[in-house]
Amino acid sequence: MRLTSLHLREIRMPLKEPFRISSGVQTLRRILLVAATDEEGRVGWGECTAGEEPNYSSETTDTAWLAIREWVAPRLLGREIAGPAEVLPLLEQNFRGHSMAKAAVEVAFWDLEAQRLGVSLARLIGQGRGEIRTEIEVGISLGIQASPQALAQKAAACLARGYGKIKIKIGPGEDLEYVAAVREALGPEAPLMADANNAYGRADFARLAALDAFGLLMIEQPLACDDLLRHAELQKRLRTPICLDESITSLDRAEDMVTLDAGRIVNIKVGRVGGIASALAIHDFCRSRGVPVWCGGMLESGIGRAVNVALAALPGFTIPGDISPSERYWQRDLVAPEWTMDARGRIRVPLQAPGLGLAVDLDRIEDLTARAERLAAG
Ligand code: OSB
Ligand code: MG
Repeated sequence: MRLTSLHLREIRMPLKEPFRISSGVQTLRRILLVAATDEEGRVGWGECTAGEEPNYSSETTDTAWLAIREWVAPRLLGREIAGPAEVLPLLEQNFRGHSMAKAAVEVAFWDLEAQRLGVSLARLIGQGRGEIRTEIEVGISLGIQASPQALAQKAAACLARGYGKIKIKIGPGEDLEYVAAVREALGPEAPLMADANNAYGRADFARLAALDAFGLLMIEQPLACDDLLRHAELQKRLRTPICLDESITSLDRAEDMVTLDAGRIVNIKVGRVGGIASALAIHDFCRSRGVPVWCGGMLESGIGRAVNVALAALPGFTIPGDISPSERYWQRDLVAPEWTMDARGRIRVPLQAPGLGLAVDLDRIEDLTARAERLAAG
């Protein structure tokens, strides 16, 4: 396959409500979308999962735009590429970091390949990996709220709505009381977990160990993203499994996690690991080692969500992902049909239509576009 152009767009989508985590708050999403055209005229889509600020990782919408224009596009445009699995190796040559920028374009290659073969993305990535799910169980990730009571109320409503996992965000000073209130409201058996987004350090080990009392499914990323050693120390002191998110930037880091016992569950995000090929490698490794994985979210539009749904259909994804329906985030999404969840907390995996399995609403995208740039071969 050969790309003739990459069309970058920044779209602005206000979230229905602000999403606050320990490291920052998001209210208006500035999403970088990539439309890649191949020499047969097909268009493949990719969504960059970088945020507006460098608080989750060092990347942002603006750094990703720069990286794609300056370093990703020149390596790929006009070049004959055997398949989507060849993309990341090309992008890794003398080009460090910028995983979300790389992934946004890599994903578009997978969409193009699926269209070319006339198969859904879920079937394409599921090939050789056993039975794929026709529907996925999903969970919700709830931002930090004004009070433990407000959060508990929201969490209970989500459980009643059918969500198969409730994740709450925590941070120093907004932790034990919040977890206690939600556990009380949901009952002892409800699937509940907490995500700290790097907020704690070694001085907090006793406080984190106190979370063991609440029967959480896991504690996500309690410590710094580059600190596997202290995660291993902490895991020794916890009954609750640690799940790593920010730390897992590649297959190597997933292997390190297992070697060091720095965590026992992996949150896989396509953007953070540099694309679908890398996500698949992590999935396969974890599956071979009996390590459960689940699909994380980055407040994606319907386009990025399609990739998450396809990924979560793979057999190793045994825990509900952070994949809510469109209406949870947006007044109106930019895909048709929008993503919907049934009363049992399931989202159907599109398996018939080729590629992402939905129509991208170009008029809607046009309305939301704040800037655009076309990069062409030659
Ligand atoms: O840590 O998983 C996270 C959103 C933005 C940045 C980091 C995270 C999240 C979420 C949102 O938890 C999950 C979703 O997309 O619904
Ligand atoms: Mg997380």
